[in-house]
Amino acid sequence: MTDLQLGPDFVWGVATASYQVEGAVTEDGRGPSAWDVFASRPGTVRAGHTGDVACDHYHRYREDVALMADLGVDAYRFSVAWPRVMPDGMTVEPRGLDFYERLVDALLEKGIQPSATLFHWDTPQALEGRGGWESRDVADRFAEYAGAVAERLADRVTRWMTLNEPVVLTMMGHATGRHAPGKQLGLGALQVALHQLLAHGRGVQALRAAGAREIGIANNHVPVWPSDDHPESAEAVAFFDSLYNRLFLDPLILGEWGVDGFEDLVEGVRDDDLATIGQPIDFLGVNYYNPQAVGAPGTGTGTDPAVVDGAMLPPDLPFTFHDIDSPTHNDFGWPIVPSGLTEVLVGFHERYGDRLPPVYITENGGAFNEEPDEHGRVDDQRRIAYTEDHLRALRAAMDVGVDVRGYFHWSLMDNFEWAEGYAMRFGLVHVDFETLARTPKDSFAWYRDLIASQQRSR
Ligand code: IFM
Repeated sequence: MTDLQLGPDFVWGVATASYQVEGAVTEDGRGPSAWDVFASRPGTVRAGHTGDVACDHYHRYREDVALMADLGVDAYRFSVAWPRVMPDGMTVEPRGLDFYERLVDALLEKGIQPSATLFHWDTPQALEGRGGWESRDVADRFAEYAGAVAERLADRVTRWMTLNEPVVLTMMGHATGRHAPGKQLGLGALQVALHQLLAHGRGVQALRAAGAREIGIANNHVPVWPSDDHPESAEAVAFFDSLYNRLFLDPLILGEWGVDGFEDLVEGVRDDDLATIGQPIDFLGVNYYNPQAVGAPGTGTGTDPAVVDGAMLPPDLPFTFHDIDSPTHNDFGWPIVPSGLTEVLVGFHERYGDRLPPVYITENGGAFNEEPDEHGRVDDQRRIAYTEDHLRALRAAMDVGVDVRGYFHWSLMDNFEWAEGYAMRFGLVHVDFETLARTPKDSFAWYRDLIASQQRSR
């Protein structure tokens, strides 16, 4: 890696999310989230796992911050649990804010920049009961929540992200029902997209009003490839690309709806919605895992490729998914295609030009399920190769002019991988989910050495 240089100011980080690591789901007044309720329903999560304990980061955050200090990261991307801060979706629970204040202060003591995501899918169940993301009211509730968190922490949090992967909450949470809250609305899920866009815009306003400095959003992006050269497949690609990549970017960056006919597909769009949504942002967070091949309806699988055991897509969608022919896959079955990261970033650079904000890679990583050997060593060469190859792909995008400011590896540690429970391990640190013992993997040492070598040029 000695030839790879991403620059002296490049920010090196790791990422996690509240429901995936914290546990302590009933402590200090936390209310239930949509994920607590969903995971408690039989058949929703592999092996009946839940986030009740997860990595117990709520209690062990000091140990985890010490691990990050050993790793030498510049920044930690965590998420704030909305139901900890507003258990009923409306009233502030100060003990919830106290936890994030302790975490932020522990990070600052070690010189690590706190990078907070306000919403990583754990909607307060109280709001879910009032229509959740299908109700426009959620945007105002989110703005109040964003303001409450920022009033406490804006002076110490370096960068903020309003939402994590709104496209996944839309598609897996509300179109296919594979994630909480388990709704199967098909294209009706676009209503949820409108309300997340509004929540983002209103959230940015609330953050700024409370003095937050660097503000952005993190979304999941894929290069979309045609399964074959039929014109119908090209149409399917254009539609899926708009749904996956443009739905949450065009309104923010161009001030236009990203999906053709959006105003007819959703209810209640108001004249000033695009202005609310298009608040200036300071950076764009890109989460990249793999490309997606799609074809015309009826040509491929009706299976959602984001899960190994196959949630069915609603039949009304104007595309089907196809497998990518890749020599390597991770243990989730996702194809490993580093050049897809270059393609996504260069594609945005071409589409949005000077209006594209500076980019952070806010997630990138893979499920590689290596376990400790008899000496306790976790030899995860596949994660090292994956990360190195993706960093080279990132460098290639920077070389053609994309302004990328940092990289957050997903994840600091193995954690609750949503519908897959604890079966998929994305961490640089192995977690034994019986004892909660943390064991840095070989990839941890590799990433530490890489970061140190990059920081020497400062
Ligand atoms: O674990 C998730 C994370 O919560 C959101 N982005 C993708 C990761 C891997 O599936």
